[in-house]
Amino acid sequence: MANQLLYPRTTSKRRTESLDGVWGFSFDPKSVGKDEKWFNGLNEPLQMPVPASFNDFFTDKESRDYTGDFWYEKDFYVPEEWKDFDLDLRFAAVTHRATVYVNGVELKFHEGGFQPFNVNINDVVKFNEPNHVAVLVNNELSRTSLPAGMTKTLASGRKISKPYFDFFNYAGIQRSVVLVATPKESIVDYTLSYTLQGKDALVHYDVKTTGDHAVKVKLKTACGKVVAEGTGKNGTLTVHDAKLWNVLDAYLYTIVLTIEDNDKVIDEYLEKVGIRTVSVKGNRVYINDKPVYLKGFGKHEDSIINGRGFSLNTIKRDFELMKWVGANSFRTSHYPYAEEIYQLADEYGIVVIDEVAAVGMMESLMNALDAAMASRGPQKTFFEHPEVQETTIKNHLTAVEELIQRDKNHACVCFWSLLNEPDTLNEAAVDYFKKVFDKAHEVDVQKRPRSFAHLMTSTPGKCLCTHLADVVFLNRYYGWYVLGGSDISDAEVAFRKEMEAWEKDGRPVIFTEYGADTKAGVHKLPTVMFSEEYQWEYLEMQHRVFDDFDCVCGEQMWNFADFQTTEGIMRVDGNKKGLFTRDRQPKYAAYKVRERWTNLPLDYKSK
Ligand code: BDP
Repeated sequence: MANQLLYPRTTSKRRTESLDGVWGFSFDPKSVGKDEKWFNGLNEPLQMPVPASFNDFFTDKESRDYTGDFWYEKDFYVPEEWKDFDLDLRFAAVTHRATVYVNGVELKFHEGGFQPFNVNINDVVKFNEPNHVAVLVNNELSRTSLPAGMTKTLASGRKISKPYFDFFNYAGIQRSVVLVATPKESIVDYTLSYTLQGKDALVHYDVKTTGDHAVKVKLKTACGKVVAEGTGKNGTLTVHDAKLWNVLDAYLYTIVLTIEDNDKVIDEYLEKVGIRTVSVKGNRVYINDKPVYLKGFGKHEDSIINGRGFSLNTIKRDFELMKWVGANSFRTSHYPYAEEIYQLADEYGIVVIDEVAAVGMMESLMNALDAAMASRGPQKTFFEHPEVQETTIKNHLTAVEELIQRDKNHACVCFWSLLNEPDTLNEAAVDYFKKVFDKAHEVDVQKRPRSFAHLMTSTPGKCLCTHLADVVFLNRYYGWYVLGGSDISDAEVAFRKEMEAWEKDGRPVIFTEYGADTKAGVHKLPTVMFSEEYQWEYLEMQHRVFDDFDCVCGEQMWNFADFQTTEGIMRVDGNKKGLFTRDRQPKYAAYKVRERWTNLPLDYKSK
């Protein structure tokens, strides 16, 4: 059966059971587990919560920073009543790669730490007695992994991660595990796209099933009233007087998909969906044919103790803070987030720029440093390495496909970000980029705008890949990495000069990063870098420039909250560019940003 990425749901014909909770856990630093058959049972395992990153539970540094192979295990029961179902274990994310064994049999390998995958257990399952699942996980970074980095072996033989990116390499079973029981003939996927016709909307649908029986599709309002229905695996529904999904004014219908044999329902799947279109014309982006201006953040899935592990409580707080500050959008920097985050964004009417985990595609230990040293040019070019052209590209294309398959039906997902700060100054990047951009276009039926977040050195005239982008995403640090502190007035001059070139380019520009490290509690009059006052001085300057250029259609500051990174001389216990602290309290600038954003209309610049 195809990799079933539908979100697991219990319906009249489907069953699910969560396997979250405490799992057995062991490090395997010598990678002997496979030969010694650890998949049959771990020897004196530690107890580890799932979902979570394993790292921040530990009190010793070797365990927290552990890099290499490690194992999880759990026993689970499958009720005999489920024997006529197709049975899968669905892992929402195991970082960065996993091999899954059930009852001692190796069933699946999955590469990529931020995408769901399912493991069919029909052939090995035992009913009404314990089943044993073991997962061999590996969190090593390389030039072929997404995200990219290096794994270094210390003189002691211990391995550590050297990310080419600026966030801690958290790992483990970071999202939920669910036992899913679906009918043998079932719905495996569906795809929606929309056309607006005056007050009506056409909903085009395409449903994939494992059998030949008829498919029925219904669209219901929030109160359960059926507003449109259709028969057949694909077709178009007409919704009269449709209520559209709008930014910060979301309306969601429920789509009900059934497979039926005469009057007998074989499978049923339902989900909330929003009707909206996204387009780009000239230097504007439109949602439902109305120009929009984005305000918001680049975020991270990062919180105290959980690391990158799924934390619904943190997620809820983040949405409430975004609402408070007047944000209407965020980017899933630098990897696909947990599915529940997109479900909430659908409900809150928040626009999502959905990013592939293609970060670190630049030979350096920290991208930002390279930006600051732009004048010396890149030391080596990432895309020239043969393994990048052979293997990274394959992983990247799979990641694009999996991302779009997973997220395509979310109303909130309005843009694809296909890479973050890649090295675009060498010819070797061009062909690689073309494949990635073509893949997104081919897979996405809605043909949403695609882009990549441009590094400081990727400027008009120099960047060899920018022509592929439908919208320009810019990460800019004038006044921080470039000409910071007392030089900020020169930073503004340099910034304006670059913006004049983008204005001529004619495409819409969305700032996907701009920010200044700010240690909460450091106050300084007059300002100095790292003080709360400097953060606002810096942001005010950026906003002044954004306001003066017509092509600017969005501002997503870096970052929503402070977050953990690898330790090093550039970071004081993590990256401090958050508008909120890591425990989600406002810094001084948050009140000022709130004043600005709550006053900027959605159609800002287009009146
Ligand atoms: C950019 C990266 C982001 C970093 C940020 C920074 O895209 O991941 O955290 O700069 O330096 O280079 O704060």
